[in-house]
Amino acid sequence: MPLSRDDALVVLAAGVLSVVGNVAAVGFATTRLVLGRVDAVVVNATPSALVTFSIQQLGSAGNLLHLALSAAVTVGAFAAVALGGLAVARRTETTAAGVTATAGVAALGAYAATASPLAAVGSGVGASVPVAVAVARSPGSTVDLDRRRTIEFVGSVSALAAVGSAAGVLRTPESAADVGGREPREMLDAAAAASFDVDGLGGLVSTRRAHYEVDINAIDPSPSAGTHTLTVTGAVDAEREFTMAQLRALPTESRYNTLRCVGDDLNGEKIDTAVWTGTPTDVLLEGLEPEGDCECVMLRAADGYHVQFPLDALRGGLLAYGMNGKELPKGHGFPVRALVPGHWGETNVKWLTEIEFLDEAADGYWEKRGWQGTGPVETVAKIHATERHGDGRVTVAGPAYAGTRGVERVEVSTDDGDTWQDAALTDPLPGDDVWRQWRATVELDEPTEVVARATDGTGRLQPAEQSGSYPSGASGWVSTEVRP
Ligand SMILES: Nc1nc2c(c(=O)[nH]1)N[C@H]1C(S)=C(S)[C@@H](COP(=O)(O)O)O[C@H]1N2
Ligand SMILES: [Mo]
Repeated sequence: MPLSRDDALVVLAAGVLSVVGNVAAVGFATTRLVLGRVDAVVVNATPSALVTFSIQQLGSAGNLLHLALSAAVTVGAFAAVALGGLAVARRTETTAAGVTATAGVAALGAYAATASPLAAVGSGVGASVPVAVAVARSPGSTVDLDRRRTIEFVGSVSALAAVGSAAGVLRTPESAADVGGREPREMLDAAAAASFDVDGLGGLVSTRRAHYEVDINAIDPSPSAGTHTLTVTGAVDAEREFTMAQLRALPTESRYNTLRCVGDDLNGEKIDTAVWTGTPTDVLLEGLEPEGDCECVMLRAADGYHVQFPLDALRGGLLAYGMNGKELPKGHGFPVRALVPGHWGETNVKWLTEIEFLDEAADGYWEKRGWQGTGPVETVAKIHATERHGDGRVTVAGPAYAGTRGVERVEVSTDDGDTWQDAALTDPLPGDDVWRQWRATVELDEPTEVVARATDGTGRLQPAEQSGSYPSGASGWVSTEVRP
């Protein structure tokens, strides 16, 4: 029997509302969303070449793309359940049987995917409401929507979807609690005071826009701080386990720390700095003897993410639970993330669950997909802001970053590198892994390529040649056309 237009409308509504019902019941908690589970499967099943392409070419649009695919699969699956429910209603000529079948199967499926009773209830109710509404007033359990009823139906389904999504958003509030006391607040003030004031340039602690975010999943996991634990396991003389309360009872530090994604374009904006509060990794690892051959660790997270790198890189790191004086936001890894000084963003594992000492080296999530982003960052001076003074003088400015090597000097050229002018640098903020800002005023009488280059704290001038981010991070001198 071909699917009638009315049936299609009803089962589509059932698919959408089951997803919404799931969200309304549990909030945006990946592990308890059927959509989140499907998305994790989609991400893992996507060929690595495609993942790399989408990160490089599409950035966060890539996340939307796989989220859209996951949504289509999830809505489709629940729609299929509702179609079965309609068939039951017809065969038995009882609305109740059709509605119960829809709700029951949808709930069972949701429970199987998430192991969450709340998710099961939300999905079951969401899927069965349109079926109930559509068949209840139709003789012989056929769906028959005339023009007016179609409009009513679509209208009420849309309203329900809006209310349900809003309920889901309200269920997942960001904690606004202060963390770290006065110190981070004073550090934020100090960073603001030290920042250059150039049109379009944010602060030394990023202020122009939100701190960038890179995630393998479109929906963040949301572990509960009450039950989340961080374990130290593997090839080590003693294993350890910390609740979040135990972690917070250990010595605390607040630090400036810059992060840059290995996928960041040469002059891109996947680079930012924040004040992070947490426990030094050295406190957690103190007295532990590695027993493996590689002296390397695998960090693992609640979203299935994992990354492997030398144990030495972790020393001097921070296990952060505060960001800019507040509770670590969900998107940045609540309740705890790693900060690994001077290494590409991908080593800074969010939603951290486990530090595993390895016997021998193994690939992490991105390395399995061809990236080589577990090492120290490249040196870069970006051109992020230009301020015209109206008389041919233009102030160009941006961040300069070289990880733990620090930035010693930035120069700019307006004649293709024949001559160089020293840029001014902000006073270095305290810390081992913090960017600086540079600014220089140049005189231009026509649109001109401005080139910037940095020298790191070891005295090494960065190489001129430009390379893309894949596989081991963008490098080279940034060059961009500036109009007078
Ligand atoms: N658990 C987990 N940790 C993660 C990621 C992730 O997807 N999952 N992304 C990594 C990448 S590639 C980067 S660049 C940084 C980004 O940190 P941010 O989102 O706080 O800026 O987190 C890293 N840690
Ligand atoms: Mo990254």
